[in-house]
Amino acid sequence: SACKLMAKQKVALECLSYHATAPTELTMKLANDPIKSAEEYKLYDFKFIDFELSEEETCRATIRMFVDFNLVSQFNIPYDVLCRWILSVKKNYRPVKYHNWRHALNVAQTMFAMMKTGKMERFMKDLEILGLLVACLCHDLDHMGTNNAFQVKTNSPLGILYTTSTMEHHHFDQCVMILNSEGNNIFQALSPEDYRYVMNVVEKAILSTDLAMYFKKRDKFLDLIDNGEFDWQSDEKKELLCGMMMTACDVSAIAKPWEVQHRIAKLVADEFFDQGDLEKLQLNTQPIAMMDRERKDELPKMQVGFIDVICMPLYKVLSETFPWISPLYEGTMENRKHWQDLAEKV
Ligand code: 5BB
Ligand code: ZN
Repeated sequence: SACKLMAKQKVALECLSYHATAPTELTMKLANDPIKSAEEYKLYDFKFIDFELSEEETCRATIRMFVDFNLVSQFNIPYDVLCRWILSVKKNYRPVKYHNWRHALNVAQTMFAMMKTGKMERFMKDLEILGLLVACLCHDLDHMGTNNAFQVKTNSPLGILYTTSTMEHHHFDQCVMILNSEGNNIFQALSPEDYRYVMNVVEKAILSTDLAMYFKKRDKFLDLIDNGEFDWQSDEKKELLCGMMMTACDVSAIAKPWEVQHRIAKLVADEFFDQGDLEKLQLNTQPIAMMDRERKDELPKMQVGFIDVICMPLYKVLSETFPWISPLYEGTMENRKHWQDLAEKV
């Protein structure tokens, strides 16, 4: 429609002014840096934290994941292109409190740990591993710290362009845009067939990070398990499994050691509160409890709800099917105790 066309044009213009790829000097410096081992970066560990890593080290840890999945050699990714692409992806995350580059890195690292330590690699083709790693790193690109409902409520160009999974469509668009920028296409050596396949994996995986999609996926997944399903090779089942894995990685901050989880929950809350402030100011409306600064005492109770409704059932069904990922379940249950204790104190 004419309205959507206008919105698309606006989004394109706004993005053009913001979007930039990595400069050559930075790319060349990264390409010449020595890369530490996966063990040294603690990439195999479900307790991985990014806090102590410098900006440059976050890039080097990302390279290590591509190398140790054998993706660089398997898909003939030129090393300078990989470096430039990682720097461009990092650059296209905004400095918001939670949905920033470090969140993307953490999500990718959980995927690495689920594949390696969680032994899920054997259920995946190399092309699917490539697609999932790229999806994790790109899944929140250009996040503005506001959710889908906000885009629609404020009639932002994005909210007009995509009325459902608004931000997720935008994250995928940004991902495509970076890949199509000169010297940034890590898929450049793929055959047209493989190219189409991996882009489909990336698209489905990014779109499945909309929590609204998760509930439908979980019900389907539970049905399959109840019917004794252990073969994940068909396209439909593979997509379902990948979607569940993406959500498991996206919310994995909930499974970190308590001090880390506590700190990250504060960042999530602060980003929600900033949106709440915008709603009060721009829309003159009262934000929901989760986004209302005045109701921050309710945070522990909300985290218990988040665990009970989303995280715990997800990690439970996944760890029953793939037992080696159970640290995610156990970490979550441990944090539930802490949030419950705090909730009772209020
Ligand atoms: C989640 C689904 N939402 C549509 C309504 C609220 N719920 S919730 O009640 O489970 C909830 C989750 C309430 C408060 C929360 O955080 C308060 C700090 C959370 C929560 N969400 N807590 C977390 O630690 C994390 Br991690 C998350 C995930 C945040 C990303 C959600 C992005 C959705 C984008 C559409
Ligand atoms: Zn995310």
